[in-house]
Amino acid sequence: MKDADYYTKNTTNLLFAVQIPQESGFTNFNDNIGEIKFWGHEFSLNTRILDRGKLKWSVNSNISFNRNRVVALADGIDRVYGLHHITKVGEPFGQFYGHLANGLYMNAEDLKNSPVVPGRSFVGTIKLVDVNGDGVLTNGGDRDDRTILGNPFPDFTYGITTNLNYGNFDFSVVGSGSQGNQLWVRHLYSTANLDGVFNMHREAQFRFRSVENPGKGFYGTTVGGGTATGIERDWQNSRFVADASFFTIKNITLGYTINKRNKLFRSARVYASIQQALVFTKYWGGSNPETSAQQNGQGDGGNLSPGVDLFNYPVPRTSTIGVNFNF
Ligand SMILES: [Ca+2]
Repeated sequence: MKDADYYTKNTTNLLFAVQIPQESGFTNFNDNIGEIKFWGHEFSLNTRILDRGKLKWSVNSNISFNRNRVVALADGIDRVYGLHHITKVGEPFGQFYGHLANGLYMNAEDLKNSPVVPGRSFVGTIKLVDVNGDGVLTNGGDRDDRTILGNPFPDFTYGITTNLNYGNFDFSVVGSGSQGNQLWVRHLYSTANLDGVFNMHREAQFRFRSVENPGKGFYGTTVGGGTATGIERDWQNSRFVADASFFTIKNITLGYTINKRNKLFRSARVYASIQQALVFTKYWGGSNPETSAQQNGQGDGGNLSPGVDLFNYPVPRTSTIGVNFNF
């Protein structure tokens, strides 16, 4: 059996916590931000592969493609900024926004031939892309070099369920996945803070130490103190963006049904199952690629800033053994 669905939905008059400049003394206000259009395709396929005597095997699968676009914002504005997100008319809401990182200044020649943040770029500090081509790196204002870096929305999500029955045994596996979604690895702000006041992400040991010992080229030098390290930490940049595609085996269950009617019960099913059995992912930013932090609805993890990993807990793996009785 095949199914295909298409939907389109316009959402208007949404009340959102809109981030506004901190200089105003407020962090956000609730406003009618306008209109977002959501649309998508969903397909499902249910297949009975085998049905021979005692043996039955079926596979059900589905895949969804969901998109959205901001149609309008509040009167007089065409974009709303978050700490590391932008919501802009004509684009999906809540895209990641910041500087494109381009490694580190590996030596004096590299520094000389690259765009710099005047007074703050040194050999071993983070190198960014001069998006507007004016020769200088600028964060915000009229000469802003920030750009869209990615977004937390998957290209598609999918699920698969398979059921196998043999006589009184039943076996099922349920999996689901998401492809092409990204997360903002927000906790690097503190876990890779080179000022040395927090517990550190272990990769930070491979930071740039000298021209001869540049580490892995990801974390920069601590020489220069906050003048140097502050760019890496505070200027939102693409190093915080990580692919969070995943496929999770959500459930595996093996059961056996006892169909012997007796004084105590009509039938009984004994089963064992594991939830969150396996997670396949290349996500490097934390232990839970399925996260999308909803902290306090402001700044990080708010409605317009999805896909933020604040070092969120993994979904626990749970094992269950049980018996169901039919009386
Ligand atoms: Ca520039």
